[in-house]
Amino acid sequence: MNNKKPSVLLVNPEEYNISNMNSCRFPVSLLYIAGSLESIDIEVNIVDLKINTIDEIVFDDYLFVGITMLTGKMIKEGLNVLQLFKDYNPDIPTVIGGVHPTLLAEQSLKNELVDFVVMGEGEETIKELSNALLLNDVNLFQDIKGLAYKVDNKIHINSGRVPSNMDELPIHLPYHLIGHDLSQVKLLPLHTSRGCPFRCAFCYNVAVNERKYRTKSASLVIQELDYILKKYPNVITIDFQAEDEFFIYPKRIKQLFEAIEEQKIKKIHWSAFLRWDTLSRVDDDLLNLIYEISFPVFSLGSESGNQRVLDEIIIKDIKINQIIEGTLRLTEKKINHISSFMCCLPTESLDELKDTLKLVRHLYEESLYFSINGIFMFNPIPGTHLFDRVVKDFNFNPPQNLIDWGDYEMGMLPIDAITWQTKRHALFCQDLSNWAKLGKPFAYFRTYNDFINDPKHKNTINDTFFNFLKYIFMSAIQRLRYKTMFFKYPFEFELIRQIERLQQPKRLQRLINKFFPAFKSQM
Ligand code: B12
Ligand code: SF4
Repeated sequence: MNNKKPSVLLVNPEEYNISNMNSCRFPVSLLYIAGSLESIDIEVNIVDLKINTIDEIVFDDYLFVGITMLTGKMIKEGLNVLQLFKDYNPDIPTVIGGVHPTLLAEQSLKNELVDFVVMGEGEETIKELSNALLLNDVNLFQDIKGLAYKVDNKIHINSGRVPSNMDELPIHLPYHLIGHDLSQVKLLPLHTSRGCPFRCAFCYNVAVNERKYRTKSASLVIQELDYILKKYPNVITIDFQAEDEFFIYPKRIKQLFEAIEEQKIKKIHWSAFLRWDTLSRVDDDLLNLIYEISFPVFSLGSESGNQRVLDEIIIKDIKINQIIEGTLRLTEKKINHISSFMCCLPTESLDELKDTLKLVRHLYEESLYFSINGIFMFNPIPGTHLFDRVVKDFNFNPPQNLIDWGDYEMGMLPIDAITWQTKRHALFCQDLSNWAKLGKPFAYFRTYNDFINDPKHKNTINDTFFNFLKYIFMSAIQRLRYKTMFFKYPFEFELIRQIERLQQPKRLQRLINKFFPAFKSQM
């Protein structure tokens, strides 16, 4: 009798781009799936292509191979992995899940490498699918909610599954399955809510979560936090950004922080998403408490500095003055906050875009605690209101199959594909968003000082040196560009890219070690 446990392989096909594992984000989706599979005694192997290479994949006759996919490059890399497995043994079932296959299950199944799609939350669906595969009974597939599948090349799409009760999800995620040295890891994710009740026209939420917001109760979040900090004592940062909106119920957050204070849990750095209008429902006492007992960074979507764009195009349901008042309030409370903006939206005019730049400039002038993380090119995503609009009103021609979605580079569509704007506007936006990607406008020495004084960066003195040079150079150019509103010819990016290319093979590093021995690398 063969007593070997059944085993599966889960792959996160994000591109390898991590130079410092402490800033690396764990694939939360696969951790939940892994926890669920382990609870039914299935052995789980995870390959995270952010930190592993494709050569590290062990080929075996797994019960199935599962891949998580967002729209874009992850699909391409994911399909490469599935091809390798089909070449190794075409009988190993393949399962894909995540936002993209959820939205386009039928189209995804048309790809010959895909046998199953898990639509929406996967914890229960994957357990039922595993049992059906273990029993080798295809008749069981039809009763599995949230599953789409192929039998004899015929596609079946089952009905969806009721979203999980967050308090019933495991609170001890199997972080050890990801190939990090966990004794060294300083940042871990903690996932406390799913979904969002709002309706932004570019966001997946309306289609995938049907505007339903579910939360883990504060007491369970505290248990999970306590577990993480005791088990991994080096962790100093908790990432709440694997969820859409952390603050929707301020009462829950208040209970959480009161418990952190009461239990004297160590002062952590943390970041989370928050809406400007929700901020106005968060009272001063809570903000004061948060500031006193932790190091928060709030991430807020502003999207545009023009009210028509916010109301009519993005349907953001916020007011420009909420953004301005919010920044003033967070500044008074000394809370660092980062905001993201968008450009190249359908019907957006150049003047409306300039309102965005003026707002960014204004907020920087008003606050040392405000920064932006980008002015991102709008990119239509299936299942969203704006996607349907650009297809219907602007003849946008989206990819028609899974392979082509893998070439759909988010934020980097070729100009000819942008049918909802003039070429001139699209080119201007490309320059603008490239420019806004690197560095932070008005990044003064304060940012640099924060950076080197942060214990996380103490051991990477050479990186610090490069960042220092980068900040000085970029901030000078950025100040000038904002002042003159001239964003064309972004030569500074090419220059930074060239420097980073030199840095990559450690050539420049060697030079620095030679001429500036005081900065000698500790790595
Ligand atoms: C954290 C995050 C990131 C992180 C990590 C991404 C990652 N691989 O998880 C970073 C910063 C790298 C990132 C980058 C990007 N992101 Co992002 N990100 C998120 C965010 C906020 C949380 C993801 C998460 O951990 N969720 C929690 C887990 C539990 O949920 P889940 O991932 O959906 O997984 C469940 C199910 O989908 C399913 N499932 C998922 N995978 C699998 C696999 C198998 C085998 C099975 C069985 C089931 C299954 O089961 C899971 C458990 O129930 C989401 C929004 C959100 N709330 O999901 C946006 C989101 C996923 N990101 C999005 C986008 C657009 C991007 C970028 C393209 C942004 C950009 N312009 O660069 C990049 C692309 C990244 C890439 N490599 O291709 C979109 C995706 C839209 C789409 N159609 O794919 C989202 C939905 C945000 C939005 N509002 O639109 N992102
Ligand atoms: S507030 Fe954020 S998560 Fe909610 S719908 Fe808008 S973009 Fe999506």
